[in-house]
Amino acid sequence: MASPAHTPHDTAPDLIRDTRVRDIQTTILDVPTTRRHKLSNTAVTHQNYVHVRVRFENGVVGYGEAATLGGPRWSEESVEAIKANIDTYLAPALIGAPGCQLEAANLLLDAAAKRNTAAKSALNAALLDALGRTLDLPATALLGGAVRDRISVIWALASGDVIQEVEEAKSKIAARQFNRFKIKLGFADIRTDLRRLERLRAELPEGTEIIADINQGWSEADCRKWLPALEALDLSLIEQPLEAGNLAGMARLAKISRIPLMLDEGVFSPQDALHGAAMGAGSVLSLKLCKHGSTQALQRVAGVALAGGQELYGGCLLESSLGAAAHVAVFATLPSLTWGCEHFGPLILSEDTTQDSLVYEDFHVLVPQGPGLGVVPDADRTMRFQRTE
Ligand code: MUC
Ligand code: MG
Repeated sequence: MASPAHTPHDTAPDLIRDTRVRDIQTTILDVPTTRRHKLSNTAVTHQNYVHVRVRFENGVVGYGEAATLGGPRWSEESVEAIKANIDTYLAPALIGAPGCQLEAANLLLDAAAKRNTAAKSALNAALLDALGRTLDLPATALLGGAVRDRISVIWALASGDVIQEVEEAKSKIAARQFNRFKIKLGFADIRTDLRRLERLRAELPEGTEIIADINQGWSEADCRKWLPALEALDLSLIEQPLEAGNLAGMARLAKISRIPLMLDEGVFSPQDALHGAAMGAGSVLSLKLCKHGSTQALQRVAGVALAGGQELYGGCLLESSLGAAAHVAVFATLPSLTWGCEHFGPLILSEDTTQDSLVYEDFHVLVPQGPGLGVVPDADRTMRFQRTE
């Protein structure tokens, strides 16, 4: 842990001078997962990350992570593109800028590149980490302050092998780590998906919460036909069944579904959130730094959704403890987080990328309390997992 670089009589101009960005480094990491993780349009056995290291003029360093899922499949950003766009466009825009001015840094990044939200969010997290370490404050304190110190957490079952999934779920419940489950659907035909869900419902303890994430894999007609079957299985939430751009279709389904619908890939920007809420295209919104571009933008998107009457869900992209810590910090500051979060990523990796992993206790993930993001990349694992060609 870096010692605080400031004494109480320090002035803002000192902070501006000390936190100017001196250099930025990016590294691609490929980390094996403990099992194959399947989604409607891809399957991964490795998680690919870009780790960003920002160094301030005061010598303090901070780290951030951008996660992807199956290359440019979940969204348009791949680790190769993220690294190239940071190295070529985004990092040069930040060199010399005061890291203590997070929102001004976001404006510089937006002027340097359109969208590229995962890349920008990794830089924003690294600045936040370095600023927290400079001031000896946790990231939550720089984001308005925490209103919770732990968050109810969800595990995703996604091998597609129902016997393995039942065992996996039971072991998570027995370890008192997870008792709420998200099931990835859409990679098999619908009848097979439903048989898998029926088996899970039958084998898991009565009342176990089951959420289905279809990752844009069904059509509106599919949903109309099969919604009654999902209702009979007592699912608590259906996530992004339709193509991301089809807010109108989501709104039509939301009118007839007794299960709440959640928007994920359909909402990146505050404007998307406004349209989604105004159209009634789902009563729940999944929040992710890779979609919104910064911790500040995530808070803005959350504000729009809450104003539109939606409930909030803390989403993930299978981040390691580094990326998960940034999410957990900003989630801890939201006035309400009805659905908790799904930051199980650190536990699906064969090894985490950080020295100390996030802590899971009594079906909650604890919000790190240390300075900055409260976790630090592990040098040996970074070396082993870093892509060299
Ligand atoms: C997604 O679409 O929500 C999060 C958990 C998981 O299994 O996949 C990701 C992405
Ligand atoms: Mg999703």
